[in-house]
Amino acid sequence: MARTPSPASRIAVITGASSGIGAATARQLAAAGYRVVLTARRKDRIEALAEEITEAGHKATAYPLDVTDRTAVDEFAGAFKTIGVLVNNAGGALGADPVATGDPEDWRRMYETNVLGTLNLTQALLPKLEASGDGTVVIVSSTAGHATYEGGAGYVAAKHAEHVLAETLRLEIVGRPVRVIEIAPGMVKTEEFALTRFGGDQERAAKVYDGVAEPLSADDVADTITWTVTRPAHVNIDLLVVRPRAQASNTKVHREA
Ligand code: 8X3
Repeated sequence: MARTPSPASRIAVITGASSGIGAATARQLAAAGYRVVLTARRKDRIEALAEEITEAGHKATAYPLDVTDRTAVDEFAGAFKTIGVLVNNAGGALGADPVATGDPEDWRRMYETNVLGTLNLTQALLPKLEASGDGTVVIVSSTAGHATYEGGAGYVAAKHAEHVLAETLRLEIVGRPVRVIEIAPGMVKTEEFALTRFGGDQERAAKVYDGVAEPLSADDVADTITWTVTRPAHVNIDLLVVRPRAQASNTKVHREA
């Protein structure tokens, strides 16, 4: 049974809301009754999305933010008394090189955006989530947070760290009115994920989804996020792993000729 968010828990902050899973989640949580606060570095994109959501009759505001900038994150947090939901979605992959030749700079940036970005927002907003009396932290990790694959180590390591952050936080705050939910998607076809990973190389990015009949869409993942968030407050979906039917593991994917 879905529930209507209580007045104190109506604000949902979504990071990485400028495209893909973040944008889809913003649309769906807004439609579910939350006042969504869209954050991302790209101001024009989140402003356009906030306008679209508002025109659809829901509530949305845009707040340009770099999740790796702790001073800016603290300033952002200061704008709220209470927050109902934080969706830590910002992040992504850079490169797919073997450990032997991977670029340490890519590894550092992936750790900063995926892990420290999530840490920054979660630390800064935890008191506000608690103050709502019914807060939810969502961490969008990945199936890469649960098993490795060749060429994935930098991203896999960062996603494992996000998984550990979720697990540890849940242990540490038990008894307080905040749920910690991890969503671990497998192959999701979005406009930017693979393109960013391969530095804008369209051909290489397209190969990721080659022959896969139906990779997950950003909406499929947003749907799982919205479902977990709208469960009754005492129901904590610890971990939800979601893959397309054509993907049995990170390395076992059915591709049609
Ligand atoms: C995305 C899944 O397989 O590209 O988080 O690492 S994968």
